[in-house]
Amino acid sequence: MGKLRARTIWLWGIIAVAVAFLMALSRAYPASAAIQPIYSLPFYDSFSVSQGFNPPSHYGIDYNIGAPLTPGEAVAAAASGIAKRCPFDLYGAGYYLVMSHTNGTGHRTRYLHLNGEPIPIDGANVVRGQVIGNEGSTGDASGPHLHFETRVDATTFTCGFDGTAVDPNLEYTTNPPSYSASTCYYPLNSANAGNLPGVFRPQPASTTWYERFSNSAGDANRSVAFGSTCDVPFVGDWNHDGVDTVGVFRPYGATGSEWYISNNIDGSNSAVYVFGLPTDWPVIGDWNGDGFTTIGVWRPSTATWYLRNANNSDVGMVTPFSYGIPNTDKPVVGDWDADGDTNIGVLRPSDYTWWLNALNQNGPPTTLVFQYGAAGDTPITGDWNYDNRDTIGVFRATGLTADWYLRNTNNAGGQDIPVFTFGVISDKPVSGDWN
Ligand SMILES: [Ca+2]
Ligand SMILES: [Ca+2]
Ligand SMILES: [Ca+2]
Ligand SMILES: [Ca+2]
Ligand SMILES: [Zn+2]
Repeated sequence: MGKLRARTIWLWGIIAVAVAFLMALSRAYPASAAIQPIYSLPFYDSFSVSQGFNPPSHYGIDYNIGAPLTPGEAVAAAASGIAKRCPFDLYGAGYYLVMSHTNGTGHRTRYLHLNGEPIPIDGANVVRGQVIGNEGSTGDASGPHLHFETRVDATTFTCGFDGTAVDPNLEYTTNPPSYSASTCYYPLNSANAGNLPGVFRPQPASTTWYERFSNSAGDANRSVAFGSTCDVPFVGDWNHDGVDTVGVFRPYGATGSEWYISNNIDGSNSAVYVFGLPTDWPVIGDWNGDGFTTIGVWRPSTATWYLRNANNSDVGMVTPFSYGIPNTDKPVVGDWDADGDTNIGVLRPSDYTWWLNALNQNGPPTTLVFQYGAAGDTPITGDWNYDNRDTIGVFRATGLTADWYLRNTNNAGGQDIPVFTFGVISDKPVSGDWN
């Protein structure tokens, strides 16, 4: 009896010491700090803050992303984790996503007022920097912005206010997120025909175009800040003054699939139009030969061409037609017959054959079927030798350098212009009459 009692006291003593030790440990190393996720800003572009962290009136930070091209810019996961896609909340969060980070440690991030359904499916594993949606103003929002919250010590993972909100500025450990081409979930290019090389470089907070005034290696002759990280670049002469200027297609813009077009060489005063679907490929040309370049799309699911003759409406639109293999070919454009209007074509990636069609309608090409380029090349077209005929080329970024292979006739053969390097391999190539 006495022996048992002594052993019980001894056991209780051990437990008391252990509890005290664990309590001290939990004070010194609370769960939320033990494994801190690596948080970056939840977007790529420049920003301003319209409302700061100020509980209990405001449990997050309101960011206005990007300038001057707002709204609708990409929102990215602040850290790797699991996505919870939440039901639309008309009077509060609007379209929103919640994420759980560093499994089991109670870290959460919340992304509110997205312009549409979040991109990750419920339960998806999302990596830091991956685009999860676009800035919007859904729910209780007075204008387009991202309301972003970081939370700790959450014991549940729901669409509600799990855990304690902490100031996101105290949680960021890297800034901004690292960008890679795979960050954007719509790795589209565009098709337009110019005559000089240019590249669109999607850099966080400073997406920039670099334009070169000759088809040769060298520094850019002009740089233009225009567009946001996940935009698709294109160029055209929108006002028929003989100079091509920049534009971008934003597949998931705040108001739909948006086209931003500037008539100025510095990219200022852009107009915005809504046209097409997020999965469409932008195709740009002067379809009616009146000197004004206009927008269009090639729809991969049906290989249908929807070509506008005015940027702001469907009036006078080319009757839609199909050309190419759905979900396989890539659209290309150019004035193949040198008669002043832009024609269509496709590049078939399986064997790098070009199928050019000067009729802008459904039907087989006559003679313009040939092979040029290699797997991984990006097609690029233009009038490289100023004879009014657009011809083929490829931007090859499969090695260490970004090289241009340009040909002056539309048939098989080698490049006519000495191969030159311009841009870097992560750039998106365009061609334009810059000057
Ligand atoms: Ca112009
Ligand atoms: Ca036109
Ligand atoms: Ca033509
Ligand atoms: Ca030419
Ligand atoms: Zn807010």
